[in-house]
Amino acid sequence: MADYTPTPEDRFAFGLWTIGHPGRDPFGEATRPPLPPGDFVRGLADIGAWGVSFHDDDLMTFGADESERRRQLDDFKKALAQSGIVCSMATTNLFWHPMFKDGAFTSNDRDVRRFAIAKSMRNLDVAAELGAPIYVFWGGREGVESAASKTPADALDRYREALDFLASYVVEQGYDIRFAIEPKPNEPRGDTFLPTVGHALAFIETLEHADMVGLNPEVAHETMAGLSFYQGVAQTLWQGKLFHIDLNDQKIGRYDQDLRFGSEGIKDDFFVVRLLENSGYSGAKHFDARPYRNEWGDGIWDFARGCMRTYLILREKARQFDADPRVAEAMAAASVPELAIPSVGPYSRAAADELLAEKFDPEALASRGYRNEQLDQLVIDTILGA
Ligand code: GLT
Ligand code: MN
Ligand code: MN
Repeated sequence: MADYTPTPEDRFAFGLWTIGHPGRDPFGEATRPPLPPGDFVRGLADIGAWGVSFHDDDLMTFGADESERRRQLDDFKKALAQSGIVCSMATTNLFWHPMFKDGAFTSNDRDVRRFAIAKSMRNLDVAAELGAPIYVFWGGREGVESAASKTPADALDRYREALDFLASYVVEQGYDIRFAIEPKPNEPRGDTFLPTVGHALAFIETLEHADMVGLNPEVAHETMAGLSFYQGVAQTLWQGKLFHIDLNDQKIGRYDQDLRFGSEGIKDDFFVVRLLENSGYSGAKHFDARPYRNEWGDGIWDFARGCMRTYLILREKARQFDADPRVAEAMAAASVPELAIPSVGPYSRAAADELLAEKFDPEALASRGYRNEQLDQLVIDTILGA
């Protein structure tokens, strides 16, 4: 049996705002001291993680002058070099400062929009300097409470304008960076623009540099919307758009819980891990989660180790599932392999005539079962280790 010890080859990454989250919530103050970025990456190396991600403001104090920003950045670079942790993703904080209360790229105030784009450009420079290959756009406050307050088409035009501008900046600078949009249905806004994986995938197709923009789907966000994260990730992969992934966990229908990966929706998580492992996805497995607010000291590292451990257990379960001859048999009984066979092939007059001439027996087609109960029980048996 594997010992579930992560290694850098597993490409596990954590954001600076995750393990070190001080536990502040809308009802209470911080319950823990902040974890300085240097200590954070040293801790990551100790537990076998590979990468770190950051918001500009996690690393460099908002509003600090150039020399202070440079000092903070250089300290971080030193810690990265010493620990061997790579910078796997960067993003902009466009939600914390009060100026962003009406949105950033979609604020009704044009100066706020211009500031948000400039803030992103400055942090793209930092991302390039740190070698981050992915830049995430989570539209934190891009949304509304009152539907009357923004014309959705105008907001989407401004969102697209910002991403087109920033993508062109990356191209002009020659940075090796791709963008990943992170959908979320609500919170902190009542309704967020680009609320789900599906909305974001459709939006990307309208962008000037569509090929350099993909998705960063998050377990909690699709689950909040009552959607299957697994199905969303599967379609994202199918469209060649899985550039990054935020793994955590969530109970359906609640506020964004950002729970330890694998702590709630274990069955969907099993299929997500199996999908990632079988698809050849080679990006970061990024945990965007936080320890329970009542953790302290070593407890926050228990949380981080738990995220990776559960992933590795599920990876082992997925391999076991795929190697089980009973599963292959049950899949055959469910006609799973048959779905991979084209139904009619490409259109031709001959194929159309052949199809129209075919005799079908509706009674016979209806008189079968798909044996999904036995197949799904094997999923449960595997997960539970029966
Ligand atoms: C914030 C949010 C996350 C995003 C981060 C990137 S910040 O914590 O809840 O889902 O991934 O901006
Ligand atoms: Mn979240
Ligand atoms: Mn996230």
